[in-house]
Order: sequence, then structure tokens, then C-alpha cells
Amino acid sequence: MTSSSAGTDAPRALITGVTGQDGSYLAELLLDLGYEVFGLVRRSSSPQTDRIAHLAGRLQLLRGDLLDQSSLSAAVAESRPQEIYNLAAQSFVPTSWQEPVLTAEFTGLGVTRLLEAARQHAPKARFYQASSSEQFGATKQSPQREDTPFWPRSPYGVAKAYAHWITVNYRESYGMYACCGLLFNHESPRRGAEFVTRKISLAAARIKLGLLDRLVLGNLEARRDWGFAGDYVRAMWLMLQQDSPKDFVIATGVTHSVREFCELAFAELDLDWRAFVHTDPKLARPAEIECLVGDASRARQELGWSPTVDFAGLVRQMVRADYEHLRLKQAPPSTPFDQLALRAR
Ligand code: NAP
Ligand code: G4F
Repeated sequence: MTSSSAGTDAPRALITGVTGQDGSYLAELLLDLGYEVFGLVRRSSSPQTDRIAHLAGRLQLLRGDLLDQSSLSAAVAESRPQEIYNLAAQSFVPTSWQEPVLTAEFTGLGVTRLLEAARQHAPKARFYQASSSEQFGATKQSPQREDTPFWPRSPYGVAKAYAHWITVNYRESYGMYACCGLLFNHESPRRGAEFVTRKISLAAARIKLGLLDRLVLGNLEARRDWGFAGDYVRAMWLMLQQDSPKDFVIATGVTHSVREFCELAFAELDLDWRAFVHTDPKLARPAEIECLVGDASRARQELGWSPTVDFAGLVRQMVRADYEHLRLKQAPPSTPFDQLALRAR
């Protein structure tokens, strides 16, 4: 672990995208490791802080936006981090066709802005960039490794490829400890509701509870290498604890189709997915990636990293969490206060 240069002994980390799925798991991990953790949040009329609400009082929040250089510089100068984790991005692939320029600004150029802030205000800070298996896209090699050529298939993938190479370039140009984690899809009960795994787990739970009668999806044959987000943030931290900076593929090495995810998710609630799942060609992508599967041998050998949750365990965890959450929301009031109030009526 990198050491602190300030008054306290605790090392300091700055996380962008702390309100997102990965940001919330990473903040938990670093706080548990004894870090002082700063999270960058952008201004919103209705802040989305559900995923980090349980960390209130432990996590320090700083205002900033990937579009705004001065706010990034101020956040780095104020937090004086030894480690910077850049997780913020416009991360939903379909939106990148609707908003390609904004995606390039957030997901691509935003990284250059943050690297500049780091170079000027914390040049010794170790820098993690959230690269993506989307960068491999339609590449001819399978499984994908660190040296597999990129062939991105969406404006998001193109923006991430730029972000990846600018991070490598700052490492080579300025000697910064900057590295990229080429992470394959990773999910959890905190996954955004529009991503396919969470869309399925939420729908299965709602159908079981009689709150929904059908689920409409796009391409059921697409295959992804799905892991658990909690495992993947551990890899991010490990990447910043090495003697020298390097890029790593993080993946389970096993690929499954959207159809298989549906089968397992509905079966978890004793439902037959075929009775409820429909497809709509409108949800198909202008350019699809049919199959992704990663080879994380380098991470296994050099970081000692391996996933702890397999595909079946991941599906079960997500479906159970959504089902229990929705079931409790539906349950009649049971606290003493509610019972008293009901009796008085
Ligand atoms: P996520 O849940 O969508 O979180 C994205 C985060 O970025 C949110 O905190 C969001 O803030 C923030 N953000 C977006 N635009 C911003 C801006 N202009 N300025 C400041 N913050 C901004 O994503 P995730 O799944 O945790 O993924 C984390 C990172 O890993 C992303 O860069 C993603 O592209 C990359 N990645 C993810 C996966 C995966 O399978 N999850 C795989 C490979 C790479 P708000 O809450 O305000 O929207
Ligand atoms: O869950 P998805 O939207 O994730 P996608 O596009 O693979 O991107 C995620 O993983 C990337 C890593 O490879 C990250 F970089 C990125 O930020 C994001 O976290 O879609 C997965 C697959 C696709 O092939 C899609 O066509 O599921 C297919 N799919 C089928 N029906 C659907 C649907 N995807 C969504 N979102 N919604 C559907 O109804």
C-alpha cells in the first residue's frame, strides 16, 4: 500500500464515479483497508447517492465534473491523493449512439483532463483508468488478452480506446504510475437497472411478485464474460500496489449468453423464462459484439487475483437481492408504530 505524506498515516485515495456500482464497492474496500477516501460527485438537481449512503461519515465528497478542468484540478489539489481511481464515465453502451459527442467528452477527453490534473497537482499519485472489454469489440482473437488488438464497435468503445491510449501515453511521456484495467462485464445487486443482467433480475423478481407480466429484451444470443463487481474492484487496488505500472485483463474466462442468464434467473424463482421473455428488434444495437471472453492469466500470475463468484452464484445473488428487496417493500407495515397507527383508525 502506498504511504501518506500528510499529517495522518492513512493513505489517501480519490475515486471519480464514486456514486456508481464500482465506485461504491471500491470505496468500501479502501475504507476497510484504512484509507482516507475522497469521492468526486457531480452536481445534480436530485443527487444519486443511494449506493454510498451507508458510507456517510466515512467518505469525503468533493464536487467535480469530468467536463470541467478546474473542478478536477481543485479536487486533486484538495485531496492530495496517493492513488486516483478514474471510474467516472458515460458507461451505458446504447446511449453512446444517441449521445456520441457527449460520450467522447466524458469517457474519452475527461480522462485527459483528469490526467492533467494529476500531472500538475499530484504527479506521484498512482492512476487507475477503467478500461473496458468493449475496446476489443469485433477483434479476431479469442480469448482476449492484454496484447489483443482493439476493434471497438460503439462510440463508447471508441472513447474508451482513446482513454486507454492517453493513459498509456502519460505513463510513457511523463513516467507516471498510470495503468489500465481491461475489465470484462461485472455485475452485482448495485448494477444500473438498464444493463441486461439487472434488467433481467429485476424483471424476474417483479414477475414472481405479480408486479409485471413480461420482459422485453434485444439480442438473446450475445455472450459476455460476467463476473462479480466486488471481485473486480480488488483487482483495481492490486494494480496500484505493484513495483511498476502495467495494464491487466480482468475476467472470469467463462462466457455465457443473455439467454442462459434468463434461464438461470427465472429458474431461481421457479419460473420458466420462456413464458415471460419476448424480444424486440428495436433493442438490437447498430453494431453488436457477439462474444467476449477474457484471459486473465497475467492478473492471476502477477497480482495473485482470481474471481470468487461464478456465473450461477452471480445470477443467484442478483435475483435473490431484487426479490427480497421488492418483497419487503410490498409487505404490510409491521413496526410497532405502524401497528399502533393502524389500530387507531
Ligand atoms: P456506473 O455505475 O454507470 O457509474 C458511472 C459513474 O460515473 C457514476 O458515479 C456517475 O455519476 C459518474 N459520472 C458520469 N459522468 C460523469 C461526469 N461527467 N463527471 C463526473 N462523474 C460522472 O459505472 P460502473 O459500472 O460502476 O463502471 C465504472 C467504470 O468502469 C466506468 O468507467 C465504466 O465505463 C467502466 N467499466 C465498467 C464495466 C462493468 O461491467 N461495470 C466494465 C468495464 C469498464 P452519477 O451518479 O452522477 O451519474
Ligand atoms: O448489459 P449490457 O448493456 O452491457 P455491455 O454493452 O456489454 O456493456 C457493459 O460492459 C462493458 C464491458 O464489456 C462496459 F464497458 C460497459 O460500461 C457496460 O458496463 O449488454 C450486454 C449484452 C449486449 O450484447 C446487449 O446487446 O446484452 C445484450 N442485450 C440483449 N437485450 C441487452 C438487452 N442489453 C441491454 N442493456 N438491454 C437489453 O434489453
